[in-house]
Amino acid sequence: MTEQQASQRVSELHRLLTTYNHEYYVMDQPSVPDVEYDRLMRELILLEAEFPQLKQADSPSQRVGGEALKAFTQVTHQIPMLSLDNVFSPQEWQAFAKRIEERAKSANTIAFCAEPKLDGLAVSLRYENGYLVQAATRGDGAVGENITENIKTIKAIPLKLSGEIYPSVLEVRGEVFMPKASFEKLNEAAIKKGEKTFANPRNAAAGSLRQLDSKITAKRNLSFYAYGLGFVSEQVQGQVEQNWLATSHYQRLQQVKLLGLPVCPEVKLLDDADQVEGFYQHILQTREALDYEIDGTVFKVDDIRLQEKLGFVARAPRWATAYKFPAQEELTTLDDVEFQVGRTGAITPVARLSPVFVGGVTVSNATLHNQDEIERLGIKIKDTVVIRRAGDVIPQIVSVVLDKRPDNARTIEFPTRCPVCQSDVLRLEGEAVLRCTGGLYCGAQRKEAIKHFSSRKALDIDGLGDKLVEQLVDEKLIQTPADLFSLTELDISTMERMGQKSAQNLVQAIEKARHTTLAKFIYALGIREVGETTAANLAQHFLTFDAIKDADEDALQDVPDVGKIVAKNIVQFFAQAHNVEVVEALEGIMTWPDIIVKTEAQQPLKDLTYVITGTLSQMGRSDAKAYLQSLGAKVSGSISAKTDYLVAGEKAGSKLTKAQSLGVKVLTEEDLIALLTEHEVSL
Ligand code: 9MJ
Repeated sequence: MTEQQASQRVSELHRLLTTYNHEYYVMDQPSVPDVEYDRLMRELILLEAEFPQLKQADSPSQRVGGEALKAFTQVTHQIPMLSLDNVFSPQEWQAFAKRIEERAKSANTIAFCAEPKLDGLAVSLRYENGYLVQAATRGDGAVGENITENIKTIKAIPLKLSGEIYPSVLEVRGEVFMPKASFEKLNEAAIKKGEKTFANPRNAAAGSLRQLDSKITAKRNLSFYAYGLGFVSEQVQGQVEQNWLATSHYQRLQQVKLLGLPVCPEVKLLDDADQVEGFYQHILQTREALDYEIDGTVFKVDDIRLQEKLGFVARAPRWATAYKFPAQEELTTLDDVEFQVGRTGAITPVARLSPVFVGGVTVSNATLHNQDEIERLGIKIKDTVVIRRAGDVIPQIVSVVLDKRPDNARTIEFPTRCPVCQSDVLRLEGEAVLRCTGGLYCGAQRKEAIKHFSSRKALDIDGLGDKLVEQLVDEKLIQTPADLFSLTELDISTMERMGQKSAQNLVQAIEKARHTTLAKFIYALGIREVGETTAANLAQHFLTFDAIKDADEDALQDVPDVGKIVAKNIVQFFAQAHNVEVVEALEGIMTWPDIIVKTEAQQPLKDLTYVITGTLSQMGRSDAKAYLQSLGAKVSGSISAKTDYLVAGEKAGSKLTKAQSLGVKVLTEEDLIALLTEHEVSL
């Protein structure tokens, strides 16, 4: 490529990248996907490396960061960067508005520019002759740090102003922030790499801007909204009319937007102070849906001449105030940690906190999730913690204030036995949670265990619904599945909405359930991760219940579909005295026929894979599955090129379409019945 060709292409790439950036960040209307932007950026960087003389002051390639700095230099703000006073209630707002009205000494109503209060970092951007030449933090308001290289990596900030008309020197002020989605991604990545996470998007934005190496900042996906001006020169380039700069704050923000800087789309011009409460409430209600953190609203006198007349006190203007939301983060102490056992046996550490008012409610408990979370936080009992409650989300412990750790702070000890039933607890490989192995026995899991035991795919006890199980357990009529078999009609008829007839029917249904199959019995025990198929495979492989109970992990792993984790679950289950007690009681009550070992000839569908879909009219899908399995077939849940037959009932959907597209043979329900009859399966 000649230099002339390269120069043309560089200009073209500048134009495209700048346009795409503007569409994305200022107009909120991207016209190309991110990959296209990345491709063009790479092309530009390569061209500039080959022809360094073509690198321009406003080249979009600066977005990727440059050489690391040794330290930040200082910048004295030509006009101080003000901060804002706060109000927290309608009364305080009204008092503020009244003071302004009195000072304004005018009968005119006062219009306010209403803005969300972004929770990021205030910066001042200086454009000279349209080019971004300097960017600084607020610092103490008078002197800040020079963060130009970092700011240039923020794609929302133009390196050159758009259009032809702008003051020769223009300082734009606004907030750099990290969108919530980027913050979450950044923290997820940090957790994966075992690195420290940021407590909130504000800290993440601050940490990213404080990097001496702008290449790191470039990877952080920061954004920016402008909300004001600093120094503005009187001289305006390309000026066609006098007084280019508007005298309304709101209009000035529109001018800034036309120059290519993003302005928060929620910004509104309010006619008078009475509309303020409505704006505040509206933003408070919609806050969760915004992709950036805010901690309140800001109201500014719109008329710049009135702003000048009002002036400022100390470091804050008299013409503006923040109207803040109730704090979402507060400090409190962790008084203790207790362990709750959930319905699935998961043991969750729960933080007992000194009550604290945060996010509009008093919080005294918070989940600590699991052991990993406790290690990540590095938290001890008696620590001072930052607690956060955002919207309707459950309160979270965000971080620990290590400076405040007392000498008697205690390490959080995890239980080795279930706090409810004293069974062993187990943390499985690849799982973050501890689980109680009590299963059938554990009080916390009892109701679930009995519901599972009697469910349709297990013992299918008709008339024993979830509500009834709960009542029976609450009334202490049953404690384990074995107790079901000693329930009398009288016991049942004392339950709510249980007539004599339904009690009688239920006793009969329970009696019927005494006779089952080995596979269903194993499934009914509710061993973790032992589903119907695994239960059937275990039965086929071991043939007797005793053999399954006695099998070690290695022997169990010889069974199709049984891996290390499932094998461990099974061994653990039968190692618990409590489970053995219940299982032995059940063995004394229940019966199942011996499994007859099938010869090759009795397994005519061996090596064939079936999938069943849609509604069958003569039998349930799980019956159809069991029939096919009894003939040696494998029944799978999803269609692939390896599927031999799809049995398609009524209203078959995407599986049928997929089977047809893969050329898998399709059977109707009649075909299936014919097949089963041919092989003498009694339906
Ligand atoms: C924030 N943080 O969103 C101001 N701010 O105006 C808005 N901060 C401000 N305005 C003057 N929207 C000083 C600070």
